[in-house]
Amino acid sequence: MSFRKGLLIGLGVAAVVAAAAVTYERYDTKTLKRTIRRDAVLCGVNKGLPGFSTPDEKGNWTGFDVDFCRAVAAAIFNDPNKVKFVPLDANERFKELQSRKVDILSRNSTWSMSREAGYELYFPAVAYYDGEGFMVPSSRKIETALELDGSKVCVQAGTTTLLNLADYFRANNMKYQEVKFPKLDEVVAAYNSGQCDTFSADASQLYALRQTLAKPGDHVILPDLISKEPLAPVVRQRDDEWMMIVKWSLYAMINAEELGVTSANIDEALKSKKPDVMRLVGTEGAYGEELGLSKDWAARIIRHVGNYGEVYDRNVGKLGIPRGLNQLWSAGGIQYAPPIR
Ligand SMILES: N[C@@H](CCC(=O)N[C@@H](CS)C(=O)NCC(=O)O)C(=O)O
Repeated sequence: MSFRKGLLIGLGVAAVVAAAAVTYERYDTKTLKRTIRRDAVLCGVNKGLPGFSTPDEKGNWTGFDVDFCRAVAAAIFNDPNKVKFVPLDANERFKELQSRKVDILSRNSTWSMSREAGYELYFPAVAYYDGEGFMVPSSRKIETALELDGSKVCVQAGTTTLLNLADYFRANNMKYQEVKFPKLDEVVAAYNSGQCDTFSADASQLYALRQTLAKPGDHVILPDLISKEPLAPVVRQRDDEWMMIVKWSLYAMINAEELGVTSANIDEALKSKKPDVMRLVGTEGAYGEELGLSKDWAARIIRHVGNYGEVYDRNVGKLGIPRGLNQLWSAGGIQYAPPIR
């Protein structure tokens, strides 16, 4: 073999080895293993959104998005406290998930095609069906979004909110001035100081933020929703084991509500002879084991965190937001979990 040919073969082999290493790095398939080793789920959350994720002065986190990570920890460890919460900004959240700073993003994130494709992420299932809305000072005497022509709208950068806003005003042939900031605190401060006369965000966030204003009663949330915001947990692509755990933890909570299994009656449910309850709580079949967990994975979630309705009522219900689309499909909403069987 000539020296030149040998060199080319050598370079070729090196390139294949390097490509394999890159592939290994990019396609992380060991999230469950690492989670078990570190003894905690790494959960990316909003740094402060009442009802969804807020820390108290001792650093204890509560909220709808927080409870979802606690549910995953309960499924894996039988302990909802084995979670490390990492507050993330809107802008960097997807990159931070991609670079493994967290293993689940549970932070009022809208499932969209470009986020899945562009960051190689996966939104396993919708936790909360939301839509973008507007809040205005009541003194403006505005009743619907179509009266917002000429408004100065405060909005956070790095969100779908910003994009939908542009579409909505253009589609309705209305003008607006965008007052945009990268941090939520800056957006709220601008609204409070009158730099803008309208606040746009997901409706759930408007309810949460209104509570934090000096005089909540002086602000109205308009009835119009201008977009679909399916808020969902997010994981990295190509770690199917982890994706399945996250997806089915949420579906277990929704199925539990549908079957009437709650944190209060889980012990009775474990004695139930109803086949679908038995499959849910693990007294029939080995569904949890197929996820790499134990048979009673869902019973652990329900015992420690509760079913979907319990989690909703405890966190979001107290903001005064009606269940609406987030009601179960059997009760007039669209929350629908595939069966465990
Ligand atoms: N669901 C939308 C909006 C999510 C979002 O980040 N909203 C802002 C505006 S309320 C927020 O939660 N900010 C909190 C923060 O960055 O600390 C998205 O995924 O882009």
